[in-house]
Amino acid sequence: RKTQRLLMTGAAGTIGQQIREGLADYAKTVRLSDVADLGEPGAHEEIVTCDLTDADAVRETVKGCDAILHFGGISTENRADLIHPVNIDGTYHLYEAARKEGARRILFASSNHVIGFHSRETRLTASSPIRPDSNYGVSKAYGEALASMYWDKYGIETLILRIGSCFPEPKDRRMMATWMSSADMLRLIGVMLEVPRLGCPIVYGVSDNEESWWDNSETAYLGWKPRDSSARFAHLFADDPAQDPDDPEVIYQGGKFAKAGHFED
Ligand code: NAI
Ligand code: 15L
Repeated sequence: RKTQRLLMTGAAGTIGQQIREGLADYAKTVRLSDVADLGEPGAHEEIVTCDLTDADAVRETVKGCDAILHFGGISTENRADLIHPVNIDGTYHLYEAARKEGARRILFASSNHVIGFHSRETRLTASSPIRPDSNYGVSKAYGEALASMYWDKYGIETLILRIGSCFPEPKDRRMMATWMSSADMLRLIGVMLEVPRLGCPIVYGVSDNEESWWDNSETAYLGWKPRDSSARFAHLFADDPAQDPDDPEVIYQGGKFAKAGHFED
């Protein structure tokens, strides 16, 4: 059965801008929410301004939605007191609203920074221990734990998506390994909405790149296979200087997020 009303939080962001149009294929109505401007709604769209730190507003936004793509939040490293109200409290508001309003399926936009302090020689699966590389990564680990609890306790299904780097093009050499195309993201959203039983799997959100640190074989039951590859962007970095093998940015999967306190003086 086609999703009747699909909510996307954080819809004004980098990923929202890339996938907004494609969401029309998956639901009768797409409700887009953010604190930032979302422009005019398309024929199948509804636009709701909603601050995730406001529990009542979040509940109102979730009302009437059968599935949610939770992308809203602080998306880079910062002071903990700036991240927590949105990524921790806001995500809690979202799950509570889903429970109370009857939304049964969620995609949680987690991040590779939940595991960012693993070295690049380590191949990770869904069962690998977390190793957050930043305040940001820790806040996403909270969201993953919350999703797991809402599945076990309330039967709300979540696809926990540890996104690598979802941008139109990789921005540096590291992203040749972590890049995820928006088309692969959209196909995964289709799977997440349509698979008969989702459960609460952890999936690494990455395209079929030549360099790869992540193994999604434990969640092969979903039947999602990325089709794109960063290989076509290799020329962008061909003339970059050699990398220092002792630089934390090169050692760790999280790249610059794994540099201690890089966000403050
Ligand atoms: P972004 O920063 O461009 O978009 C996030 C959106 O959340 C923004 O439009 C912002 O206005 C909104 N937001 C921030 N605070 C809010 C609040 N208090 N209430 C309501 N909305 C608020 O991030 P991007 O790149 O689009 O990422 C989307 C999600 O995916 C984020 O949760 C991010 O952590 C996660 N992610 C993204 C990756 C990427 O490669 N783009 C990689 C890993 C995770
Ligand atoms: C993330 O989690 C960030 O939201 C995004 O801005 C990128 O930096 C990405 O990870 C990455 O690791 O490249």
